[in-house]
Amino acid sequence: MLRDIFLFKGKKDLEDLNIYCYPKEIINTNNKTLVNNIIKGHDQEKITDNEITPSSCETANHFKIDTPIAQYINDFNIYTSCINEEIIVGLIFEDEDNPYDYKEIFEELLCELLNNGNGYSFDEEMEIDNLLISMFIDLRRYGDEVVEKTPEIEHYFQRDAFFKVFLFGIDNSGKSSLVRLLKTGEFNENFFTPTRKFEIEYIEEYGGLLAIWDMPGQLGFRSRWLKGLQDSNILVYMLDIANQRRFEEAKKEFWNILNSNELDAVPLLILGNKSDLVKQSDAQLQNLREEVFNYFEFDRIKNRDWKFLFTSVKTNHNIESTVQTIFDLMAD
Ligand SMILES: Nc1nc2c(ncn2[C@@H]2O[C@H](COP(=O)(O)OP(=O)(O)OP(=O)(O)O)[C@@H](O)[C@H]2O)c(=O)[nH]1
Ligand SMILES: [Mg+2]
Repeated sequence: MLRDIFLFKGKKDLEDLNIYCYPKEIINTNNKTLVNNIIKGHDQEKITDNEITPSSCETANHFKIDTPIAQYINDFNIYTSCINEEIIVGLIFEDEDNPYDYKEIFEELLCELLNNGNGYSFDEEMEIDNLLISMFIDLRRYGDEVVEKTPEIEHYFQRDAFFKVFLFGIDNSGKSSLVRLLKTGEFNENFFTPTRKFEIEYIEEYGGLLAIWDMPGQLGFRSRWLKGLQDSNILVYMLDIANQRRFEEAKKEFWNILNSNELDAVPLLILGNKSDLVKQSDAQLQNLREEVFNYFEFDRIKNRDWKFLFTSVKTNHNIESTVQTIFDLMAD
């Protein structure tokens, strides 16, 4: 599985080198030997003319992208390509992975993203960030769906019953806890590691195989949610119902995604999680439901089927219904 992606800009002069990584700051300029070896390995491998120009990529003014090379340095399983002889884009895989499984997709993605005719610029930090994130997501998906495709997933692919669930919401609402509960049947109160990258879990349910994209909810990651939305079959928004102090923030992020126009008509399930913390009678829950609907202005949701459920991942409240409702909404 792909672990990280990095980019070195300005490889001629190590002093002026800029290093970008995603999702972890896995390499920095202090790792001089590692950085040097990556660059050196690349220079050594460089054969006279190993530029790739797939037919889809024959545009004027295109970036020169070298055939990627695999290197194993400092315990890192690294696969790098060089762009215009000055920028290195590298992938770091798990030890057991074979980088050559990713050769074509790596080349294609670089070509597609850089030579798409829109004048890609390596001067903009934002553009570099976006390049790395886009590539990371696509390569991970490729890894999950093609390279490491388990027989179970293959089976469902063939039956075409494979659904992408986009699970979003601000941090600490319980998204990863839900995924873990569905996967293992257990809730673990002591497990509260915030998610730091797009986690994709495959969960087999009676209605088919769900690929749940569990978004990292912390502030710094939210602007990236849009990148994960593509091809979703359903949106699931999770809200911590017991933390009203964060309702304003939660509402803002909810409408950001809903207003993005990326996924018109894709159904939506809203989960008011941690219902165990608002220990209330049915009548009181009904009141809370109305308050939440008013506060979040759910009546403004247009052009899509949607439902709301109170849940508790902790006490298993409405978890069965959550899965059932996901399939019901997708079937409509
Ligand atoms: N009481 C209660 N606690 C819950 C419930 N669901 C999750 N939690 C707790 O809430 C905390 C956050 O849960 P996570 O699943 O990590 O939250 P998350 O939404 O994935 O957070 P990010 O990854 O940062 O976006 C953990 O301490 C969980 O144990 C619930 O239904 N009830
Ligand atoms: Mg999480």
